[in-house]
Amino acid sequence: MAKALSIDGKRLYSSLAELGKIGAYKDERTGIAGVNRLALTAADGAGRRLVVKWFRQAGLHVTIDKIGNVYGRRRGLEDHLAPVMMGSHIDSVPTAGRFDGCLGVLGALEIIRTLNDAKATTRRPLVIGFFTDEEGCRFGTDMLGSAVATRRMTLAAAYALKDRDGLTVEEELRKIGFLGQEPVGKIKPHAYLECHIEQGPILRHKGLDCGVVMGVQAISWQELTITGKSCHAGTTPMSFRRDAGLAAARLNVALREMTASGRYGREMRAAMGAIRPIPGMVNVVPGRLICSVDLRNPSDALMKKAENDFAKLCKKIAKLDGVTITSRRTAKTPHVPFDKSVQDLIAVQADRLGLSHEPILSGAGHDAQEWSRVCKTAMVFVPGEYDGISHNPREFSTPKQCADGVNVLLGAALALAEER
Ligand code: HGY
Ligand code: MN
Ligand code: MN
Repeated sequence: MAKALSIDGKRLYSSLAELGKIGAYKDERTGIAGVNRLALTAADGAGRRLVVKWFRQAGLHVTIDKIGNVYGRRRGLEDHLAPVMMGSHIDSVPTAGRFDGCLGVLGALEIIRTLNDAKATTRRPLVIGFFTDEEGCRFGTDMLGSAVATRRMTLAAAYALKDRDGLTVEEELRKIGFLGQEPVGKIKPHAYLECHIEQGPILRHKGLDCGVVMGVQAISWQELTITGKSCHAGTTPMSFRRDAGLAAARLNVALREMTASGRYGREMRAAMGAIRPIPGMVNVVPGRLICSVDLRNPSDALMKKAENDFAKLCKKIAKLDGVTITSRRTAKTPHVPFDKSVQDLIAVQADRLGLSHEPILSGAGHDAQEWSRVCKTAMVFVPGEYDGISHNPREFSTPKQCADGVNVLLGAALALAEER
């Protein structure tokens, strides 16, 4: 059946555009329309309601679990069998484009729409879904909904997570009307597939149509609280200062030196994305500063080494600048290898469609890394223009790039759905 079917690329692209209008804003510097649908905000709620409406219009049976994950189920001929699941996320970073996560959710929806148009049936049921707070930038830990659904994190721990204003996940889920009733962890898929933009330059630079994702690199997030002494920026002699901002700056430079050193492998990546001096005023030396540290490494052993060495650096710089530095672990996932048989299936589908492809390791975290603990899982990547820029309003993949990726997903999903 896979041979005959192909998705309606125009319908997919207009759904992406439609969803991209929710939480849209004009980037004041470039004038480009970006998307801000931070997890569990009103915009996220509006985006969720639109996609639930589309799920229902496609005849799916919609359920919402207690962490706000949304599932749409399409019956199979042997409906008792475990479903093939496809999905991703529709929450975004505050300066997003309209493809990150949404391509995986609306691509899965387009597959359902295509099957409906063709009055096609599958042996196994299909489930498509979107998962709560994949980005993690509001409540501090990534892949939240998938991590709870696959039991890496307890519901209680997730509910208690707070944003910068002290609002909890539980309160915010209730506020947007997505504090579901379904117990978490009920769905045990036969397999999980996710289509996602690469969010980097590799596929485009190589002129490839898609990527067969081998897995996801290790991710380590921590939040540092640096405490020095707040004082007047004009009257306080430099030798009297215990400047939290200076310590943060030294740590940021040290991170760059670590990645350049090669001691942690050529692929180690680090970022201090969130830096919040308190009180953050021009004439006050910051006595306190909260900053994030995001480390990535394909090797768990080298990640461990980097974390240990960074902790030693914190001690050294704390002494040098007369500040204290405490660290709070906010996210930590190992390198996750995807299932080889599902990767091979994706490659076969790309070949069938005459699409060029190569294996690729994901630099970004994805919901698939969580589902790979409960069922055989892999992903298909779609190239991005402008060096694959992402987490930025300039994020862009062409209609053909998106349609090609989702047609590969279609073929792989149908093959898995016919498995006994
Ligand atoms: O941070 C990540 O890797 C993903 O975009 N959430
Ligand atoms: Mn994503
Ligand atoms: Mn993202």
